[in-house]
Amino acid sequence: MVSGPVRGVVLERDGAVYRVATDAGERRAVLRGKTKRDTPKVVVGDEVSLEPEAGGELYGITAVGERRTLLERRVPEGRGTRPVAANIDEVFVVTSTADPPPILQLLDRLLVVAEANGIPAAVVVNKIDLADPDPLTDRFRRAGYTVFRTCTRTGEGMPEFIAALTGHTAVVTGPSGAGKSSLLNAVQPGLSLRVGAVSEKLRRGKHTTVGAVMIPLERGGFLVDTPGFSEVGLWGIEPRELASCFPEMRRFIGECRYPDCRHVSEPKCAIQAAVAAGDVAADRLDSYRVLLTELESEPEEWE
Ligand SMILES: Nc1nc2c(ncn2[C@@H]2O[C@H](COP(=O)(O)OP(=O)(O)O)[C@@H](O)[C@H]2O)c(=O)[nH]1
Ligand SMILES: [Mg+2]
Ligand SMILES: [Zn+2]
Repeated sequence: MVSGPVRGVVLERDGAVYRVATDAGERRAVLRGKTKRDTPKVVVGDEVSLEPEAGGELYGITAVGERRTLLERRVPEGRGTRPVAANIDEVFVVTSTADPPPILQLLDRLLVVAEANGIPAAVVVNKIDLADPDPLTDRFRRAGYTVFRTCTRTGEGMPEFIAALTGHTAVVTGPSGAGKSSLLNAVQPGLSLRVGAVSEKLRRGKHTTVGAVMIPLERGGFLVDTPGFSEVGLWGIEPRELASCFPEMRRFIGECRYPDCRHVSEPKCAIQAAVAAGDVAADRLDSYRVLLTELESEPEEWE
C-alpha cells in the first residue's frame, strides 16, 4: 500500500492538534519536530502536506505552503502581530439598507481591516426590499468596491452572491442584524457563523480567545468564521499607511504639499482637494479621520 504525502487545508486548531480537510476526508494532524522549527506558526487556512505518523491515527504536518494572504491581529504592548487565518481570498462586508440603518463608519472600518491585511473586499447591500439601495451602492462603488445587492426574502441578487462565494475562501462580516446568517443560510442551509461582528464598545477590553474556523462549502470553497473580525488587524496599521487603505484616496497620496500630511487640516492637501472636487466622498474622509484618531491614540488592550 502506498501512502505518500497528502495535501490539505487547516480547518481548525485545537491545542496542538489541527483538523485538516483533504480530498480523502478530514485528518487530525500535529506539527512534526522539523516543521515546528522551520515554519511560521500554522494557522487556519494554511495549505499543508501530511504524512501518517508511525503507529497512530494522527498525521504529521511535513510542510506548509506559501501564503497568498495572512490576516493578523496585533498583540498588545508592542509584541508584534499574531496570525489568525491564511489564504483568505475575499472579505464580504454585509450591510442592510435599513432596519438596522447602515453605519457607514463601521462598514468602512471593516473594509480598512481587509485592505490593511491585503485581502480584497466587496460589499453586500442586503434588504434591498426595505429601502432604495442606490445611495449605498453608489457610495461603495465610487470608493472602488464591487457591490452585491441582495434580498434574502425574494432571493433577488442571491445567484450573484453565491457565485462570488463559491470556490473561494471568504470571510462574511458586518454589523449584527444586517442579514449575514440569512445570506449564509441561503448559500447552504444550516450554515451560520458563531459570532457576528458585534459593536466595538461591547467587545473592547474583553477577551476574545475563540479562534478562527474554516467551514467547507458544499458547492466548493470555504467560509472563514473569525469572531471579532472588526478588531483584527486594525491596530497593526501605521497611521501614515491609513490613507492607502482607502482605494479611492491612493492616487492622491504623495500629491499633498507636506510629505507627512495627515489629510486632516493641513494646507494644500490633495485628498481634501479631492473631496472638494467631488472625487472622494466627504463621508469616506470622515471615516478616515475617525480611524486615524483611533490609531494615533494609545492602543487599548483586549487580550
Ligand atoms: N426585509 C428583509 N429582512 C431580512 C433580509 N435578510 C435578513 N432579514 C431579516 O433581518 C433580521 C436579521 O437577519 P440575520 O440574518 O439574523 O442577521 P445577522 O445578525 O447579520 O446574522 C432577521 O429578522 C432576518 O429575517 C432581507 O433581505 N430583507
Ligand atoms: Mg447572525
Ligand atoms: Zn493630505
